[in-house]
Amino acid sequence: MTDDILLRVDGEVDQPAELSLADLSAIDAAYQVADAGTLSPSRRGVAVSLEGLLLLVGVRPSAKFITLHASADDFHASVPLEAVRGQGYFVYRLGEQPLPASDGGPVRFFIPDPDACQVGEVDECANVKFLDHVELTEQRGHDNRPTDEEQHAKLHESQGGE
Ligand SMILES: Nc1nc2c(c(=O)[nH]1)N[C@H]1C(S)=C(S)[C@@H](COP(=O)(O)O)O[C@H]1N2
Ligand SMILES: [Mo]
Repeated sequence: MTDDILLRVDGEVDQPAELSLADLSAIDAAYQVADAGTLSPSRRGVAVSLEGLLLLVGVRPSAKFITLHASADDFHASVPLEAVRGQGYFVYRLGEQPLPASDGGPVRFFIPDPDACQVGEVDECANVKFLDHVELTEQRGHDNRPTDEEQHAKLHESQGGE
Protein backbone atom coordinates (compact mmCIF):
# COMPACT_ATOMS: atom_id res chain seq x y z
CA MET A 1 0.00 0.00 0.00
CA THR A 2 1.20 3.48 -0.75
CA ASP A 3 1.02 6.51 1.55
CA ASP A 4 -0.53 8.71 -1.16
CA ILE A 5 -3.37 10.87 0.11
CA LEU A 6 -6.61 9.66 -1.48
CA LEU A 7 -9.20 11.67 0.39
CA ARG A 8 -9.29 14.97 2.27
CA VAL A 9 -12.12 15.43 4.79
CA ASP A 10 -12.75 18.82 6.38
CA GLY A 11 -15.31 21.45 7.36
CA GLU A 12 -17.55 20.95 10.40
CA VAL A 13 -15.40 18.21 11.93
CA ASP A 14 -13.19 18.07 15.02
CA GLN A 15 -10.30 16.37 13.22
CA PRO A 16 -9.86 17.29 9.57
CA ALA A 17 -8.00 14.46 7.87
CA GLU A 18 -5.97 13.54 4.82
CA LEU A 19 -6.45 9.84 4.36
CA SER A 20 -4.28 7.31 2.56
CA LEU A 21 -5.27 3.82 1.49
CA ALA A 22 -3.77 2.54 4.75
CA ASP A 23 -5.75 5.08 6.80
CA LEU A 24 -9.03 4.12 5.14
CA SER A 25 -8.22 0.43 5.57
CA ALA A 26 -7.52 1.01 9.28
CA ILE A 27 -11.06 2.23 10.02
CA ASP A 28 -12.75 -0.26 12.35
CA ALA A 29 -13.83 -3.49 10.66
CA ALA A 30 -17.39 -2.84 11.84
CA TYR A 31 -17.59 -0.09 9.19
CA GLN A 32 -15.90 -1.99 6.36
CA VAL A 33 -17.66 -3.85 3.58
CA ALA A 34 -15.26 -6.42 2.15
CA ASP A 35 -17.13 -6.76 -1.15
CA ALA A 36 -19.15 -3.88 -2.59
CA GLY A 37 -20.90 -6.53 -4.70
CA THR A 38 -22.95 -7.30 -1.61
CA LEU A 39 -24.26 -3.68 -1.70
CA SER A 40 -25.06 -3.84 -5.41
CA PRO A 41 -24.27 -6.78 -7.71
CA SER A 42 -22.51 -4.78 -10.45
CA ARG A 43 -19.98 -3.21 -8.03
CA ARG A 44 -16.65 -4.45 -6.78
CA GLY A 45 -14.02 -3.40 -4.30
CA VAL A 46 -13.76 -2.73 -0.57
CA ALA A 47 -15.96 -0.01 0.92
CA VAL A 48 -16.11 1.86 4.20
CA SER A 49 -19.36 3.36 5.42
CA LEU A 50 -20.02 7.07 5.66
CA GLU A 51 -20.72 6.52 9.38
CA GLY A 52 -17.22 5.09 9.82
CA LEU A 53 -15.65 8.10 8.16
CA LEU A 54 -17.77 10.59 10.12
CA LEU A 55 -16.75 8.92 13.36
CA LEU A 56 -13.08 9.07 12.40
CA VAL A 57 -13.12 12.83 11.78
CA GLY A 58 -15.51 13.65 14.61
CA VAL A 59 -18.38 15.19 12.67
CA ARG A 60 -20.00 18.11 14.47
CA PRO A 61 -23.76 18.47 15.01
CA SER A 62 -23.51 21.71 12.99
CA ALA A 63 -22.76 19.67 9.83
CA LYS A 64 -25.98 19.64 7.80
CA PHE A 65 -24.66 19.04 4.27
CA ILE A 66 -22.06 16.76 2.76
CA THR A 67 -20.35 18.00 -0.37
CA LEU A 68 -18.54 15.47 -2.53
CA HIS A 69 -15.82 16.97 -4.71
CA ALA A 70 -14.12 15.35 -7.70
CA SER A 71 -11.44 17.75 -8.87
CA ALA A 72 -10.35 15.30 -11.61
CA ASP A 73 -13.35 16.22 -13.77
CA ASP A 74 -14.69 19.18 -11.76
CA PHE A 75 -17.83 17.33 -10.66
CA HIS A 76 -19.47 18.21 -7.35
CA ALA A 77 -22.58 17.17 -5.44
CA SER A 78 -23.93 18.57 -2.19
CA VAL A 79 -26.69 16.71 -0.35
CA PRO A 80 -28.31 16.93 3.08
CA LEU A 81 -26.26 14.80 5.45
CA GLU A 82 -29.35 13.25 7.04
CA ALA A 83 -30.47 11.97 3.64
CA VAL A 84 -27.35 9.84 3.14
CA ARG A 85 -26.46 8.90 6.72
CA GLY A 86 -26.86 5.19 7.17
CA GLN A 87 -26.78 4.46 3.44
CA GLY A 88 -23.63 6.04 2.00
CA TYR A 89 -20.33 4.25 1.40
CA PHE A 90 -16.91 5.05 0.00
CA VAL A 91 -15.51 2.36 -2.26
CA TYR A 92 -11.74 2.81 -2.03
CA ARG A 93 -9.80 -0.38 -2.61
CA LEU A 94 -9.54 -3.36 -4.95
CA GLY A 95 -7.16 -5.94 -3.57
CA GLU A 96 -4.20 -3.98 -2.20
CA GLN A 97 -4.60 -1.08 -4.66
CA PRO A 98 -6.85 1.99 -4.75
CA LEU A 99 -10.07 1.43 -6.73
CA PRO A 100 -9.28 1.74 -10.48
CA ALA A 101 -10.53 4.80 -12.37
CA SER A 102 -12.68 2.47 -14.49
CA ASP A 103 -14.72 1.84 -11.34
CA GLY A 104 -14.76 5.53 -10.41
CA GLY A 105 -11.71 5.28 -8.18
CA PRO A 106 -9.39 5.94 -6.45
CA VAL A 107 -12.38 6.67 -4.21
CA ARG A 108 -16.05 6.78 -5.15
CA PHE A 109 -19.07 7.66 -3.11
CA PHE A 110 -21.74 5.02 -3.37
CA ILE A 111 -25.38 4.95 -2.36
CA PRO A 112 -26.62 1.45 -3.23
CA ASP A 113 -30.21 2.41 -4.03
CA PRO A 114 -30.44 6.05 -5.15
CA ASP A 115 -33.21 7.77 -7.04
CA ALA A 116 -32.72 8.08 -10.79
CA CYS A 117 -30.66 11.10 -11.86
CA GLN A 118 -32.52 14.40 -11.40
CA VAL A 119 -35.49 12.78 -9.73
CA GLY A 120 -34.40 13.35 -6.17
CA GLU A 121 -31.71 15.01 -4.16
CA VAL A 122 -29.93 11.76 -3.43
CA ASP A 123 -29.83 10.53 -6.99
CA GLU A 124 -27.48 8.37 -9.02
CA CYS A 125 -25.55 11.50 -10.01
CA ALA A 126 -24.58 11.90 -6.34
CA ASN A 127 -22.55 8.69 -6.59
CA VAL A 128 -19.49 10.84 -7.18
CA LYS A 129 -16.57 9.12 -8.88
CA PHE A 130 -12.90 10.20 -8.62
CA LEU A 131 -13.74 11.67 -5.20
CA ASP A 132 -10.84 13.51 -3.55
CA HIS A 133 -12.45 15.89 -1.04
CA VAL A 134 -15.38 15.54 1.33
CA GLU A 135 -16.62 18.70 2.98
CA LEU A 136 -19.11 18.90 5.85
CA THR A 137 -20.88 22.24 6.04
CA GLU A 138 -23.77 24.08 7.67
CA GLN A 139 -25.08 25.30 4.32
CA ARG A 140 -25.36 23.54 0.98
CA GLY A 141 -22.03 23.58 -0.87
CA HIS A 142 -20.98 23.52 -4.51
CA ASP A 143 -23.18 21.31 -6.66
CA ASN A 144 -22.88 21.16 -10.44
CA ARG A 145 -24.84 18.02 -11.15
CA PRO A 146 -26.83 18.24 -14.37
CA THR A 147 -30.19 19.92 -13.89
CA ASP A 148 -31.94 18.79 -17.05
CA GLU A 149 -32.00 15.73 -19.28
CA GLU A 150 -30.01 17.41 -22.05
CA GLN A 151 -27.09 18.24 -19.72
CA HIS A 152 -27.33 14.80 -18.21
CA ALA A 153 -27.25 13.09 -21.61
CA LYS A 154 -24.20 15.17 -22.58
CA LEU A 155 -22.44 14.17 -19.39
CA HIS A 156 -23.04 10.50 -20.08
CA GLU A 157 -21.92 10.92 -23.70
CA SER A 158 -18.67 12.53 -22.53
CA GLN A 159 -18.05 9.45 -20.40
CA GLY A 160 -18.52 6.98 -23.19
CA GLY A 161 -22.28 6.73 -22.99
CA GLU A 162 -24.56 4.68 -20.77
N1 LIG B 1 -16.78 12.60 -10.88
C1 LIG B 1 -17.94 12.25 -11.46
N2 LIG B 1 -18.81 11.47 -10.80
C2 LIG B 1 -19.98 11.10 -11.36
C3 LIG B 1 -20.32 11.55 -12.67
C4 LIG B 1 -19.39 12.36 -13.34
O1 LIG B 1 -19.60 12.81 -14.50
N3 LIG B 1 -18.20 12.68 -12.71
N4 LIG B 1 -21.54 11.19 -13.22
C5 LIG B 1 -22.61 10.78 -12.30
C6 LIG B 1 -23.72 10.15 -12.99
S1 LIG B 1 -24.74 11.16 -13.88
C7 LIG B 1 -24.00 8.80 -12.86
S2 LIG B 1 -25.41 8.12 -13.52
C8 LIG B 1 -23.07 7.89 -12.13
C9 LIG B 1 -22.67 6.73 -13.02
O2 LIG B 1 -21.80 5.90 -12.34
P1 LIG B 1 -21.48 4.45 -12.88
O3 LIG B 1 -20.97 4.61 -14.27
O4 LIG B 1 -20.48 3.87 -11.97
O5 LIG B 1 -22.79 3.70 -12.83
O6 LIG B 1 -21.89 8.57 -11.70
C10 LIG B 1 -22.11 9.86 -11.19
N5 LIG B 1 -20.84 10.32 -10.67
MO1 LIG C 1 -26.45 9.72 -14.65
